[in-house]
Amino acid sequence: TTIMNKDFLNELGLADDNDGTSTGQRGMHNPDDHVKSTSPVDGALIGRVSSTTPGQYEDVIAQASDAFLYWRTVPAPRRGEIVRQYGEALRKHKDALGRLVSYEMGKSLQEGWGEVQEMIDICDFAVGLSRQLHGLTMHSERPMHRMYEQYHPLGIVGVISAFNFPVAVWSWNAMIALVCGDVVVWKPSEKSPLCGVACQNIWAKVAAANELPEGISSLVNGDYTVGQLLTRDTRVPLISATGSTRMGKAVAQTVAARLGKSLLELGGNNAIIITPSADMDLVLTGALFGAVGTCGQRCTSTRRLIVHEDRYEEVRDKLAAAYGQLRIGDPLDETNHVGPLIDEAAVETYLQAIEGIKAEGGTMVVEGGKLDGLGSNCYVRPCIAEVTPDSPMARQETFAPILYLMKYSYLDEAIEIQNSVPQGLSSAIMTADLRESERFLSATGSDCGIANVNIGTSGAEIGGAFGGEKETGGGRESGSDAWKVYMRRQTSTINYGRDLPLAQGISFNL
Ligand code: UN1
Repeated sequence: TTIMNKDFLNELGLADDNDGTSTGQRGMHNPDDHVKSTSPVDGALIGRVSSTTPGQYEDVIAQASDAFLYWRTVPAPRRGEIVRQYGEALRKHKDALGRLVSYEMGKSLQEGWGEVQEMIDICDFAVGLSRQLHGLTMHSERPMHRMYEQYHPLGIVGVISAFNFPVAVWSWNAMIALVCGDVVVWKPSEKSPLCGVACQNIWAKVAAANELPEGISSLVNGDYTVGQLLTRDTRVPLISATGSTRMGKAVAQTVAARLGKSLLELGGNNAIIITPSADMDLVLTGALFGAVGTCGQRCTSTRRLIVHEDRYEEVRDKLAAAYGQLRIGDPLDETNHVGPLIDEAAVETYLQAIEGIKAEGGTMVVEGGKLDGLGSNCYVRPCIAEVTPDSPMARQETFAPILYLMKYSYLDEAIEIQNSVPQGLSSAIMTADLRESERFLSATGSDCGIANVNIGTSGAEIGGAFGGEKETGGGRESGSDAWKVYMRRQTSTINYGRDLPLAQGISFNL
């Protein structure tokens, strides 16, 4: 094994022991309780991040509340200017932050850099948005009245994010929330806490350079109990949570019980329908990257291929041959395509799923298994299984590189199979037939939040609203008009006449 140059840790201000609770808490380590960051790349302990105590949490919320009172008075385009500077700082640290993402969570370096690029792109989007937080004007039914709506900042936005996109998902939420005039409290995944500290360190510099309170965006760390402090807190009007459906159901119930708002990005079970007219080059690239990218740990990962019977053998054999070419290993080595899973528990889940496939009568087209001698116990072989459309295993989201192949005869049947799972995030059709693609995109087509034509299921651009239906949770974040969730809408009617006519034609005279 090569000795990796770890200068990127210094560049991002990461030490062996890190503050896990930002803003005014700097230098206040919690000596009793730490989140350890262990790299799945080489099994090394990268560093420790102190857990946030309930007392420290109170301080963070107090500072966030104070910061909000100021931040909401800063004009939105000025807030955009601060986000622009954050984007500039990200450009400067793109290489280092991409390496940290790759080293701490195990995705390929290309994808680590790509993730930072998504952050830079959402900053640019948010800067433009900061001058476009428009409401509508309506015609009043009463004479000499004007009616319009405006959007005001909401308050503290709690962001709970997952390990698989340890920096980008926070930025989609935070950069939009910041231009909207909100303040942010972020709890990153316990599996990638250093990514959170690195982003906070970059923010702290931008805030200091502009003489702004760091508490406009802050960090808390720890396990789900720290997340619960946020979800139960009536001072946090919006919780944006990304992770498993199980986690999302718990968050949704807790937030709903206090009538807070939640934005949920949960599991996916994404399929590509491959029709008779599909272009095989597009199929191979789209399916391969979708299934093995991030080692199958994207919520948008391609998990099912629903293939027309006339193309089935061809797709299966070409894909199997392509899997044979995959290079699996250290993700920081740019010649590798696939890195490790996040931890040994994920490997166990992956192995159990393969057992489950065999037990239900599925056959392996490309065998899976654990790979030894690659730096840690987290490397596995991406695999392909042939199953029937009613396979129980293929209805579950296993966060690992397992691709299910199934056959169809008619498009209606393919759409029905695609929609038959509990999740509803991303979907795609490969076709040159206009009738097929329009049918797939129609009200009777895909039931997912994302429906693509001649593109795979993963790698959505930041400009669109990102999210899905059913067990995916219904939230939309990132581009389009997703910003509206981060603000409170106010409808105002103004009477500039000398009479007070009542609406609905009611007369009320003494
Ligand atoms: C996720 O896996 O939680 O569409 C987000 C994609 C990425 C984002 C995935 N832009 O694959």
